[in-house]
Amino acid sequence: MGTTQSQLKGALIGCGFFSLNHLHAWQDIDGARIVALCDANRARLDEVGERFRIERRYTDAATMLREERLDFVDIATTVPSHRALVELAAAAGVATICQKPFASTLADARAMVQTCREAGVPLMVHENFRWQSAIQAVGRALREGAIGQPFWGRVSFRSAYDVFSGQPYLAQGERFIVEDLGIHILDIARFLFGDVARVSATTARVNPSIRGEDAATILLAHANGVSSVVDCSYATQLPRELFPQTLIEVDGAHGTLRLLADYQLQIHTRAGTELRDVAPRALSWTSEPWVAIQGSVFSIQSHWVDCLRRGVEPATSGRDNLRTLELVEATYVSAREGRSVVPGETAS
Ligand code: NAD
Ligand code: 89V
Repeated sequence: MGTTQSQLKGALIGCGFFSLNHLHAWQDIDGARIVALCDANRARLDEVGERFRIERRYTDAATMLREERLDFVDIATTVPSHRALVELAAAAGVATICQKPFASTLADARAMVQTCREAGVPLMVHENFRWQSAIQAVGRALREGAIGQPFWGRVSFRSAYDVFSGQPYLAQGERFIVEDLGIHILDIARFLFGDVARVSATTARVNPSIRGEDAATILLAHANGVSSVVDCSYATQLPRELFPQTLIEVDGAHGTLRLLADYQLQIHTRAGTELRDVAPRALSWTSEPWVAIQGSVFSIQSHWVDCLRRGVEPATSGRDNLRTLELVEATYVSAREGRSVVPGETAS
């Protein structure tokens, strides 16, 4: 498949479960083209290469970075490989996208941010949940002052959807929901209410056949005075499964905002109550129940192309993601030690 002069040339590393969404989205983005693929598993590499008609294939990322002339790499592997791959890309001087969770320790995350900064290489974490159409609509409404200054919020994700059959590794880790899903919900809370001064949390494991926690309740004291509750669960059996919807409540000085089921955004003030439909738009390759997430993949990757072209830092840069990872770490410390924690106080 050829590229035009104005298209950025990218390579994708990690052709697993979620990478198909990246690849479909790249096909829909005019400004970039994936010219090479890498996966350590030859059979998977060839299967995905054939499906997306990408001929240049590598089982080793270092070889690919030596042989290809790339504008960026898109790392869609799981967390254990992230640091080595980001450092390889930085050493090759190639701009880098890295899937979430960026790192399993703050030390690794900080090292990757520093390495890319020193190499002068743009770095974005694929933290896509805040890029969902409904979450963007909530952010816009708050910024426009629809309910006045917020003072309280709740960002909630409760489900019993079977994520383990598509992503078996999620059942095996010592950490589960906060590191995998809570990270998105904490990032949404930061996106809506700003950075956080203190974190208090409890976690629980309800499903006995997984290793990590599958429920968490997190109280965030934001630096600007907003209090928010982030709660997430993969052990919640509802009359109607809402996966992967995030529900949001915000109380402000002049009214209330609610992101209700089915992406209905309700804004209530003394002037009345308005209901807006902020549902994601289906694309040719999206499928239920993943449409909102798949749409956010298209949006974050479009944002990356726009930022690379304009030479500006992405909203979900590596540097920005350190603040979200600090909340993940603070949640685990708070739940373990039964105390409130200042994000970043632990450097593990
Ligand atoms: P997966 O295990 O299905 O796929 C990972 C692939 O990477 C595998 O094919 C593996 O062979 C390959 N790989 C691993 N290390 C490699 C290396 N060093 N070099 C080359 N190839 C290598 O995983 P997945 O379910 O696709 O998840 C990948 C990442 O995406 C995870 O970090 C996960 O948390 C994230 N994810 C994000 C979202 C989202 O909405 N942002 C959704 C699902 C998964
Ligand atoms: O978005 C994610 O990171 C996924 C899922 C939504 C299934 O938890 O792992």
